Amino acid sequence: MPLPTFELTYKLNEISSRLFSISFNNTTDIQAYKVVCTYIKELLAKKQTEFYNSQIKKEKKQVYYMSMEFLVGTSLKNNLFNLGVEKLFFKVLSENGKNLNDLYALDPDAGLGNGGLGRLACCYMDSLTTQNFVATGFSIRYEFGIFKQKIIDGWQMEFPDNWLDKGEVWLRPREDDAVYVSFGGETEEWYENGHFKTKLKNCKTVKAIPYDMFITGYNTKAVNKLVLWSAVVPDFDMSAFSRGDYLRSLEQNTMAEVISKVLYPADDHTEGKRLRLKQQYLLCSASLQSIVNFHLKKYKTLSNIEEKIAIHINDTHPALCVPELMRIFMDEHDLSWDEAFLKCSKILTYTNHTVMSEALEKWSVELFKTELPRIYKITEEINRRLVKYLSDIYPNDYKKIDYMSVISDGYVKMYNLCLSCCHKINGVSALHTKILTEGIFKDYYNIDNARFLNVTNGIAYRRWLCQANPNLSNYLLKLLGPGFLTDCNALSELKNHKNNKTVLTDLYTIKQQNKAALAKYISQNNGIKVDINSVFDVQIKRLHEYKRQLLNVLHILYLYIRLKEDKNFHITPKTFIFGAKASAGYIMAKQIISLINSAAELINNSPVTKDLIKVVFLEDYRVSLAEKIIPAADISEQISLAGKEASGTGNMKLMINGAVTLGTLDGANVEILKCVGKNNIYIFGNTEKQVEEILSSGYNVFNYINKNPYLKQVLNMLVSGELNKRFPDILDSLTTNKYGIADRFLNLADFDSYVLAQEEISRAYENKEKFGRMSLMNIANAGLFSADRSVLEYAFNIWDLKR
Ligand code: 26Q
Repeated sequence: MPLPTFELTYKLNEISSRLFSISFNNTTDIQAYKVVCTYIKELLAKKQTEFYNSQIKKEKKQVYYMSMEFLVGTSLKNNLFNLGVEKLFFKVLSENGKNLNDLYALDPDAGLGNGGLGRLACCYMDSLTTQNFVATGFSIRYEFGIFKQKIIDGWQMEFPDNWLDKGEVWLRPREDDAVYVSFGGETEEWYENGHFKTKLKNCKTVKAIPYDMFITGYNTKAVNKLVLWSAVVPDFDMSAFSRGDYLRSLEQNTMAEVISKVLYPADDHTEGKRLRLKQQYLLCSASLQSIVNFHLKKYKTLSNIEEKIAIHINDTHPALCVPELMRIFMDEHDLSWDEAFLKCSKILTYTNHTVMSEALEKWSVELFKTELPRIYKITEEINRRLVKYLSDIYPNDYKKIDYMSVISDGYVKMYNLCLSCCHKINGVSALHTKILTEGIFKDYYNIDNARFLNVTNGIAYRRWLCQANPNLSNYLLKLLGPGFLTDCNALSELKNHKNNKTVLTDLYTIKQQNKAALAKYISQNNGIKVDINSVFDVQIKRLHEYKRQLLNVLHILYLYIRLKEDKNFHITPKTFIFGAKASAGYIMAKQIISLINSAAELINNSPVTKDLIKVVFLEDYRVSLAEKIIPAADISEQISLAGKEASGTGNMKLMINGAVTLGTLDGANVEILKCVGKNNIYIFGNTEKQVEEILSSGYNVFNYINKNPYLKQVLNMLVSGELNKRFPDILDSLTTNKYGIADRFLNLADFDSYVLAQEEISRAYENKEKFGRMSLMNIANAGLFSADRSVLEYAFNIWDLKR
């Protein structure tokens, strides 16, 4: 783009007068925000068309990334940064009496996701675009994204997130490209000239309208799209109207629109809700129809479709792509079952993001059949053929066949649907993939191991380092040159400076500046004064028992008890920072949030601890808040029970910003350890193998409690009344079988080793030079965790794209 300032001023004035009939310098901030975003959107629309057409003309293979979630965050800064025009905009805006930072503050988070999986999808779209791949994301235009969290009296409350109010400026509707998606009814089947025919009758049909959000890459001509579907009532039902059936046609209206109303705020556990199934089918059906339509328009034949497109299923949430693509090929384009299935299998690929049994998605046959009768029939046939095939391989092993089948026990198992068809299946970290292939998916792996591979997650580091942490990024730019902006591995040159005292001091100064900025935010939002010379110990992620925020709190209570007992007990001053949303219905998770807030209340105000420990729960954790916290972190808490966190990506974001990991050997932590070496990370706790052993030999929490009198006191504090509330349910979850087996995430088994690791990392922090070097080594070794590397692996090993 480099655009002369006068030309940009001219364009902004033109849009200003089109939208508001005033000149740009007379706009309010919100008007100016809309003008600037509209300008960028229109520019990107043009660039996207140019890029797409040029690539499609060359008949390049393209990838479609299907995901129920894209956790976009804000767009304005990211787009200006990627286009290389941030400075230009600062200048032109200030000439018009505006500050770009004020407009950034207006840009809402598009929270169309819950956590890691949704954010990963966006990081990948960014890297795919940066590396000039033709990639299209497909998802739903939820009117309400992930809820806004407020903490009221220590308790999480959820409020609607009306992001479209301002976020709409980023979307381009394409009414003319609407498609229709049908639910319910019955199938009708007949033969015509010897051909099987089927159609749905008495079904309810909704109209799906696509909205484009443009995706920029860094320093490239490429622009891609995220396509978001919105469900509306098909054109007004005139026949119902003329029959006087106004109310029924109105009712249909609200029924249709409710489908794309709100994002399900659950992660890592599934609830078989009818509306969720409808959302999933809306996504799959609308996207696949438009993909196949486009292919036919361009190539006039389906014979080459598997050479021209790859469709990726992001976790099982869009697994209905399997039967829906079969339906389109067979029912709408007359392919035979075998032709259709072979094509589907060549086109579709699947990533698994969890091994937790409660998170493996399944739907009751009853619900599935009622909402999607034709899709159910196809799924049944997929299952029938699968079972036949498996019976040859594992004769008479009914238990295994049942475990591997798509339909059993009254449920449709979506992971087996993906495994039965997709030609590539991947996990998201080395350990996770090992658990898939040796554990839950081993029976499939043993039949055909070539289908399985690992792609360790990666992050859009230009967002998470360069944009979120300009202090550090600009410093690295001066020290190392611009190589790292396009090649994350170039950060390794920082290692040459690991013994350079000036560099270590500079990095320390930058961290302190970032901590001061966060301290200011904390003071404004929580009214808590934190000391920037204390260690900023950060745990930011969805609240889940397996992630063990509880272990973190138990340790904080332990410090409180030790200090109360002995004023001279040595501790390194620490600020424990939490950010976490709990699923609205996940009561234990909400109680843990409440516990964190009670601990904060007690400890921040107790004369014994208040100058040594602060506990801060930052409400409404989201992408834009993560961007404030991460640059200021000294310690990255990655303390999930080994074997449970598929990968984690926050661990990577914190690492590249110089935080030192305090973690278990779980997910990508294992690979972080490999990259930084054991001297630059603090690992504790039972390994995945040990966890299996402990659990299978009968885990008895009292073996741990009885050995450690402090632990006993900590547990007692949960109910003693010393905190401003009592937490009997949390205590029960740790010590009784009331909520499944006692302490099923082994908080207590890992407690001693966690306390020791905390002591060690604190001691290290007291040696500024030592800790500074560890921090430097974390930045320098983060290259592997760039999404640029991950998407190249997907492109070449999974989707078979060409550069
Ligand atoms: C399923 C059914 C009904 C309603 C909701 C859901 C649902 C929604 C979101 C289930 C799971 C999720 C999200 C899962 C997720 O974010 N997993 C994380 O993915 C990251 C990216 O691979 C990993 O780094 C994390 O380890 C993993 O927990």
